[in-house]
Amino acid sequence: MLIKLINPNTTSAMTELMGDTARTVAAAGSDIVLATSRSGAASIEGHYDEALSILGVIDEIARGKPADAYIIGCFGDPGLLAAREITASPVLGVAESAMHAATFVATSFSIITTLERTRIISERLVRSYGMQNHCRSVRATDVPVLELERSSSTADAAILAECEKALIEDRAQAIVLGCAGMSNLVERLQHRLGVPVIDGVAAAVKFAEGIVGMGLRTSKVGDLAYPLPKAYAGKLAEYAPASLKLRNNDEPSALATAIGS
Ligand code: 2AL
Repeated sequence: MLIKLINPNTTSAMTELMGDTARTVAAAGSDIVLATSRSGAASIEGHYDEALSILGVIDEIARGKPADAYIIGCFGDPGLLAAREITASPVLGVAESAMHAATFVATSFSIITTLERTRIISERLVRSYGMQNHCRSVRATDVPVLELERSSSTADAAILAECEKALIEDRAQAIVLGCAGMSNLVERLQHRLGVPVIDGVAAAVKFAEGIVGMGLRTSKVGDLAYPLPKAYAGKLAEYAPASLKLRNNDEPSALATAIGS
């Protein structure tokens, strides 16, 4: 099974970090292919960064060898529903995957994320995924995304401190890591905290394997149907659905077909 893990930001070191996590948890028959967005911001920390990252995600789904499943490796899940429109292969976001995984191992969780502005965006995601009954709090660490790359002890200490506050002050029973660049911290934090610590990259890989293994594909009835054919103007002319279709034959691989039948 081919799983394409797309980093919507343009920092390839972060893609490699996510890739290490994905390959560690992947089943023997899963092939993880990594892609770093070729357009957009070096890190995604706000609505503007996020909006402009979506075309890079679309490019990675529409071009190249079709995958059995795609993972959007950024905690904002940028372009998740748009991505689901342009392919029938399952597309998973790391934030939605992490939150769903948390509900299987605890009745409440807290999200520990990067900047205050990102915290507010994550709160909106909690509401949009209907996770208000499970999410006790979303806490910011004030650690910028690219600072995680440097793996400084101050960043690690700030993350640990917010996790502890979430468990003690907010009575969370599990921690969801609110940035794909934190995926290498799971083991250390879990050891220190003694509660489940969930990274969305790992969760998305395991859910992707399960969903493909069940033979499920994205519903093309309703709002996730392929985009309606129409002209797109200006800089976005090449993203007109008809042009995208030419670049994306969207055929499931032989393996996916075999599993699904
Ligand atoms: C992220 C993430 O996962 N990647 C990125 O560039 N920004 N999310 C975040 N909450 O800071």
